[in-house]
Amino acid sequence: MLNDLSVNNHKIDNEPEKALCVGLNITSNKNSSDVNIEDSMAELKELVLAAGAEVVGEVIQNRSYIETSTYLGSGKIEEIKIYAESLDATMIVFNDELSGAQIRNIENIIGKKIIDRTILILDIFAQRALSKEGKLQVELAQLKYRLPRLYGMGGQMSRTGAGIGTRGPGEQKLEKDKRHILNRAAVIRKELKQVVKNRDIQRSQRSKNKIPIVALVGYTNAGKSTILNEIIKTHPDYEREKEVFTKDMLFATLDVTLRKASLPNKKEFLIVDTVGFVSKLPHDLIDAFKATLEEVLYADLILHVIDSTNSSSNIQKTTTESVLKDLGADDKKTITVYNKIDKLDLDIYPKNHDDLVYISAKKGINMDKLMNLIQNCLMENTYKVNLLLPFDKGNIFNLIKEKYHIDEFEYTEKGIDLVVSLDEEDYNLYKEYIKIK
Ligand SMILES: Nc1nc2c(ncn2[C@@H]2O[C@H](COP(=O)(O)OP(=O)(O)OP(=O)(O)O)[C@@H](O)[C@H]2O)c(=O)[nH]1
Ligand SMILES: [Mg+2]
Repeated sequence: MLNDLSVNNHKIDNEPEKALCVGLNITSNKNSSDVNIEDSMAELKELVLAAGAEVVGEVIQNRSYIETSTYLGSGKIEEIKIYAESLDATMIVFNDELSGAQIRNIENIIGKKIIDRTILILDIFAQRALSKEGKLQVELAQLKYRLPRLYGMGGQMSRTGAGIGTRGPGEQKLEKDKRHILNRAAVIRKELKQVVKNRDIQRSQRSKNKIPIVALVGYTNAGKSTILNEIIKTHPDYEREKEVFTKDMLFATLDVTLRKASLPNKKEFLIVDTVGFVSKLPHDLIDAFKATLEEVLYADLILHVIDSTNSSSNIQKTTTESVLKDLGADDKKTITVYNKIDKLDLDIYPKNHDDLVYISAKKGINMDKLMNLIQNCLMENTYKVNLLLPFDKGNIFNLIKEKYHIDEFEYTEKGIDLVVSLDEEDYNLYKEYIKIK
């Protein structure tokens, strides 16, 4: 817990670490899209809790610029030292990513463990990752974070179990550490490549079967997994064991999960749950998780889930959109799903649109509307036809039956009479059999 990358480890077992959260409110060049400091600090505290530590206090400094050497002004750092002592804090958590030199300088003044937002997020991911792929991806991100800080921190990053004030290892040890990190990163990259290859095989199998894919994306805790658990109930093979883990905490889901579901017209599709986003999500982490998040790129439709009760839902929406853009998935067909409307206490729910719906996954409000929207989007490029297949074309009937849900069919004197919605390719292939009335 929070010690994987930490400088000193004063933690007494079983007792949660006590965090003093520190934020910088940059007062110059404010952008309307900037997250306001209160919301950002509230999120930082949630992250601390998610990492398994306790929050004992908060300090915000308003300042027009970042101090290169100590991030905050040195006077403020001195104040924080005294405050941290009085609170008996075991670590100071900064709301931004710090450089190695900044961490070292601040630690030298305060004499306590310094954690930045990136280490914190990486630590949560490290604790939560279950799959081999997830674990490798987090480790790669951790190594990438650590490498440029090895020298900047005077070796403290590579020190194991050393106390405050102990000098770091010599250059030779650092060189060894650096080589070790680079070697390990190379091994992980190779292993991840293999995982990606396996996934490509599965993916090409799926696209051969033309099962449409719907991906759930959005800010962490928006309710993606809860929606998946509701949607999979539509499938005849649904079992409780197929449900995924949901919890009121940040980053409950780290692994991509694919499950079968059925549209109202009974056609099968796959629904994908993905890792949630958070503002200032470390770039190394996005990079490391790109392979996992690539599932989103192969989706036919994205459900962008937003917690409608969150005071910074707009900022959360923009954050998700910018990560999607980063991934190259910003031009995908998308339905915006405002979730948790049961908590809004409204008499009349806002009007739904073609690409926007207000739901409560937990209370089952408007789930039917969501399913209809998904169906409309997935069936947009399909053609509902009435075919009459001569009896010697039974093989075509079998092909269609395998791939589509057949709305109606009947054996007649002239052949098999059926109604089905075909995609464009099959429509062109079989249009000669369209029944002429
Ligand atoms: N009141 C209310 N709570 C909801 C609703 N949907 C989900 N929740 C709760 O919100 C919390 C987070 O839900 P999850 O489904 O785990 O959220 P997620 O988007 O998968 O989160 P991550 O996996 O962390 O990215 C859980 O405590 C859910 O029970 C809803 O419609 N109404
Ligand atoms: Mg989840």
